[in-house]
Amino acid sequence: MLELDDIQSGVLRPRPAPYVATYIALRIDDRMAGRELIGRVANVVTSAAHPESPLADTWVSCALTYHGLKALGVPQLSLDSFSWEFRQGMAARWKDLGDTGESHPENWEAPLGSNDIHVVIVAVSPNEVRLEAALDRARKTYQTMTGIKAIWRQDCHALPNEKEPFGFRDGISHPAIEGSGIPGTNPQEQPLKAGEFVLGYPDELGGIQRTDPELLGRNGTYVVFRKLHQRVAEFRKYLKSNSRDQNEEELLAAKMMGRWRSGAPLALCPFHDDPALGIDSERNNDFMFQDDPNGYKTPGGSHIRRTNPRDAEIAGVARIHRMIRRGTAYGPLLPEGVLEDDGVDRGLMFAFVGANIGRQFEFVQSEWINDGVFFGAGEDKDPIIGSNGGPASFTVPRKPVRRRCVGLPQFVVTRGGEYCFMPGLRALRWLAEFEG
Ligand code: N7H
Repeated sequence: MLELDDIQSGVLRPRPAPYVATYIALRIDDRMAGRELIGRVANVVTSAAHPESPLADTWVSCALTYHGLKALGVPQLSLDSFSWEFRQGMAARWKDLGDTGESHPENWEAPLGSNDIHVVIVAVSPNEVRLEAALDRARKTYQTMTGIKAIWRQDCHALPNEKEPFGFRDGISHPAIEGSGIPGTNPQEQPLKAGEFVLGYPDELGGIQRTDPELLGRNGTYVVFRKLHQRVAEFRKYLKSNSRDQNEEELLAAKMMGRWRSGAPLALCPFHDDPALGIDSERNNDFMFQDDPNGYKTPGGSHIRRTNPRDAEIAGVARIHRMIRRGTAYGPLLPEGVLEDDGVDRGLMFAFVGANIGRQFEFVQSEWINDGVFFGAGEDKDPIIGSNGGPASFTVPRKPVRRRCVGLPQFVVTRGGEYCFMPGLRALRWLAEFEG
């Protein structure tokens, strides 16, 4: 059984709708102050079993980086029991993640990518007024504590109709997890072993991830957050200049994503959009790809087929690379119809949740998003989020002749991010109190 009362609610529970969220990164300059901070935060983090928050309608999650655990004085032996990728940190992994050119850590927003990010707190609320009130109270705590400094903040918000800045409905497909009690969204997908998402339980390969001491890792999970800038005007311009009319633009966008902007999957409505299907959570993720081996409906290179090939024929096994995603938009929407960049930063705060950064997040990013070999498309990359590093191409399988789209610019640029560990509630209290 999953110990839901020890797992942070942000790991498993979906967020309220609508909602606003904020990420706050803190640096610990004094070990004892750091422990006190973690103790205070532990008192307001809710568990997956009892999501009612002591802060009424604001929910708080707390994660630490490798340097954060170190700043709290966690012994090296314990630090070494965490995953290798986590210990390296995201910036050091730039080559494998395809963070080159503008996305290179040298160009990241400070202090992202530095060793100063120690604790990341995420607060979620139904609206800005309530979030600000909760943050005001939190500020009163950490601003009076010497030895703790808030060094970065990112505000995010759910966009109308759960859309993201390119205009697609997001947050549709989630895996089911054994023992969580939270149903998956694809009735055709068997629930995944809990160890794929939470440390201390068997995973799909029969292994159990443990840390030293075991209590520190148990019921915790890795969280990867990435601030991804979206070039919305560039995306719109590409669609327009490669289509004869509005219908063709929408079809091209859908072929790149694997879903119409409404969320309706090409697998179920390949020729025209079906907005009612897009919002129907009973049906909008109820499909596989086996009936479409050539990608005539959903191209093998589309974003959703790359990031979750389901039962399609690929090199490897899709189930061991699944992830929980928590994406939230930041920045204002580019007004409808505008094709010129207004210089405003907008995009997605992408968050991955899973027990295995290497096998899940990094694998998907490097092998499926930034390469095409796994399904026979050579060096092609994800047409929407691939780190193209130069004009790229994308194939739309079609009869009698496939359509080859060339000259795709890079639509998404990495602004920074970090690898974190989100401990269980007992582990948070242990971090606040351990001797050493
Ligand atoms: Fe993606 N988008 O809004 O355009 N993504 N994603 N993603 N993504 C998905 O199915 C998007 C990113 C996955 O099970 C949808 O919920 C954008 C990264 C996975 O069918 C949309 C960015 C990674 C899925 C987007 C971005 C992934 C998925 C369809 C960056 C992994 C589920 C809605 C700016 C490393 C696939 C849905 C499945 C779906 C968008 C990033 C992974 C609309 C804009 C970095 C696993």
